[in-house]
Amino acid sequence: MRLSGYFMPTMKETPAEAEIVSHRLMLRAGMIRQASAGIYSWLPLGFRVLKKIEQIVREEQDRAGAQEVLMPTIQSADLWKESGRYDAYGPEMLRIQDRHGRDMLYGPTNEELITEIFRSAVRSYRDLPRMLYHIQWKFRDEVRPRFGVMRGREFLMKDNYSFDLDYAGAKRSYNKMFVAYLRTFARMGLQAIPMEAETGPIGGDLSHEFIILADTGESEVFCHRDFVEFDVLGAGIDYQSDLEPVVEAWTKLYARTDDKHDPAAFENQVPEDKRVHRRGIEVGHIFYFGTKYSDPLKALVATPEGEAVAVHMGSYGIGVSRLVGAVIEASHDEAGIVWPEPVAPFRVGLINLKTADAACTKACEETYAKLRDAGVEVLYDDRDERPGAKFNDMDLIGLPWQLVIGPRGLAKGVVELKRRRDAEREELSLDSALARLTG
Ligand code: 5CA
Repeated sequence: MRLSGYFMPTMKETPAEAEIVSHRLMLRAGMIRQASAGIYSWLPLGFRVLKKIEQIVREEQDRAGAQEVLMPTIQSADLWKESGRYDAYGPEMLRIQDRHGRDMLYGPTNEELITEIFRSAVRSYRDLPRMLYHIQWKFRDEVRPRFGVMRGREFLMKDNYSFDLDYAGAKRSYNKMFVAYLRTFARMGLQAIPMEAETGPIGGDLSHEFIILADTGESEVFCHRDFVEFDVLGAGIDYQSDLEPVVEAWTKLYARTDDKHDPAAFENQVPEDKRVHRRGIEVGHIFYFGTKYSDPLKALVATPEGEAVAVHMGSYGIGVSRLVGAVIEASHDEAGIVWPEPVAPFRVGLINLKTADAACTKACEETYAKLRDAGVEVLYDDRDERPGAKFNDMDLIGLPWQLVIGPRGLAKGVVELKRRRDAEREELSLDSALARLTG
């Protein structure tokens, strides 16, 4: 992509309405624009990151055996009246009427609708287990939308729903999602800690929130320090197994959000130097709620003995749009965003230091073509701007690598390769730089 023709309206000034760093940087980098309170448009740079995050989420759901569907954003109120949540949900639900006066709503979550789909198609234990997910926009009329995409009113969520014959089966599904979540967040460069949490309007009694530690987080959390160094990507995961040992390893130490916190247990179970009391961002939340929806909605299956029983269910959410902000909260510096490679909008920023110089521009154009031919995602700053402005913009948008080409270096046969993460710079030949970025 050529920056000269790219729609990336960056800002020098810090927008006054933004209270936290991720919101400020997303606005300054031209990633999003507010449409109305808690509702955002995604501009090209932000949209690329959103899609990268969505794709990692999708790959890990698929790997764990879930199947992707797509349910609508607008739902009929009838099912919600059947489950009893139409009245229970309160003013967070956006209620609307169609031209015939029928009650509709903009879905804040999809337990009812997926249960309806399931009950209309499945009759027997032979068709279990099943996990169905979608990645779809939700609407919750939050009292206080704030912090940009972190607490929006309209936001993108991955929600998965599991169906099993009994508790034992449901726990296996729960474990699969538990491990899939650890892998998902780790792949984005995030250390997410599963914590015991309240279930709120979704319900049930087994539940974990996945929390990223960050000072700007909305949740107050308490956990054992060892969690900060746990690794999951290195471990071989077998989704055919029951995964109990992995889940046990990640749940045996103390980790709770404030609504489940027990100060006495915390002090008993965690030595003083291992106690972490911080704030955190909830990027995912998983629930087992048994037959809370299948009972009222009569989603029944026949057991091997021929008895009809309500199916056991769980639901598993990830805040896909919230994650864009959460990654920035976890990874930025004074100059701007520092994208972890797997979610970066482009891998390389190519900076032409002097577009008026024919030799420099020729070298840049050739480099741009070679990187693209090699399948490297590259944003080429071909604008007629001062070098200082180019460096600032490149640091602000946080691409992992900056390849800087200027007339003076070229005369000596070198270019500069800068790693955004630690600002480490290296002068090397253009060929070696290309080999490095394409290798
Ligand atoms: N049906 C269940 C699981 S599929 C559910 O809705 N769970 S939830 O309410 O916990 O939401 C799932 C995830 O969506 C949360 O962990 C959070 O990361 C994200 N989320 C929730 N509310 C918002 C919001 N207002 N703005 C941005 N993300 C949100």
